[in-house]
Amino acid sequence: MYKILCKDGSAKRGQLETVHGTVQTPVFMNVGTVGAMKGAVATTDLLNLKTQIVLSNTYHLHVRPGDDVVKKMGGIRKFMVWDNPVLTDSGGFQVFSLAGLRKIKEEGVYFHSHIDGKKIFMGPEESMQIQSNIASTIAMAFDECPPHPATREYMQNSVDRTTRWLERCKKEMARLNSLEDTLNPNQLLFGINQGGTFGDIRMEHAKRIADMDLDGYALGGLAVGETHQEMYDIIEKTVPYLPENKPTYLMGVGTPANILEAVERGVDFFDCVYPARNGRHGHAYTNHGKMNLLNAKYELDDRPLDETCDCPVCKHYSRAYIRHLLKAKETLGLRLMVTHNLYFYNTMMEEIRDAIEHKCFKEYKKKKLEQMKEETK
Ligand code: PRF
Ligand code: ZN
Repeated sequence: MYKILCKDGSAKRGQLETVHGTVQTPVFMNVGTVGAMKGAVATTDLLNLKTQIVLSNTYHLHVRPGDDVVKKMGGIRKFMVWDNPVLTDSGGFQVFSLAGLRKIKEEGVYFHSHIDGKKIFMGPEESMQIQSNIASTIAMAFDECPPHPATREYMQNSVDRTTRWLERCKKEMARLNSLEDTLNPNQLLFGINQGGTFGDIRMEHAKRIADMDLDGYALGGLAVGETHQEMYDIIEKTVPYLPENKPTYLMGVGTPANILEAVERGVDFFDCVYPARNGRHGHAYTNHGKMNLLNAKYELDDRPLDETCDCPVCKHYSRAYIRHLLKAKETLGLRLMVTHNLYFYNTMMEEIRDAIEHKCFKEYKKKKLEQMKEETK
């Protein structure tokens, strides 16, 4: 059950109650694609990083270890030791971005596993069955994330098929949730809006799926090569056609600036690999801009990554030491970087929620963006 606690302009401060716990929004979901955070951050560590919800992947867990294994182990939350909500992406996007040769048909997608090349078929029913076995809190509908750019004709056909797939997802989810041996009979279903940068296709699609009474609505097919401004314009045009009393989710986005712009336009949920990926590459997010720890100027710097940060890493470790670990390719270096970056993102979301509550989101956004532009000394 989702409810809006308060609004500041179009920015929403919401709350999603689930059988696995309550999520305060706007929220950043920490990405654990195969049931693990990158950078060797344990699920037990996440509790100290203000993490509310973890995102995992249908496709990855299906090919390894197999969703049957996850089900036998009591579902993904028990398996990976995470007592809070989990959202699973449907596999559609990963099939399109990872798998080699693939064929899209009305019934679903035929492709090859990126692990062993084995032929796999996944359609809406299969995706729902796998997500039901994984027993996530929130399942995503099976969609096509069309390439950018795409022709108008391709886009319209793709979106129409994604709508038909959504109807099948909804029916299959209802069936699965009513089965006796289902691990999470209260699994929620979020639909996904598509349409690329065609504003009218987006709006028409949003109207059609808004009527389907889903538990939440995502904006897919963004951050796939269009400009940031194009993405913001699409969010602004589309969100008003999605039900306001349901959570909205901008998939795979993004930078702190992207998140601030999207929150301002009414988005609740986010996920992105940036904090983990940038951390692994030696980039730390700080309140004074992004810093590259590999830079020689940090060789003898005994300050924490960010002097304003309360994370477990900044409490103890110096820039010089972390730089040394990264240079020596020690796993601990990656872990400390990713830990700090996740804490930075989760703390920003906390500040965002606080700012909306205090009706000063615009001022907060301006200040945060200015801070992040500063060069780190
Ligand atoms: N669809 C799904 N997952 C996604 C996307 C999408 O369009 C994106 C696009 N940025 C990221 N993850 N199912
Ligand atoms: Zn820190």
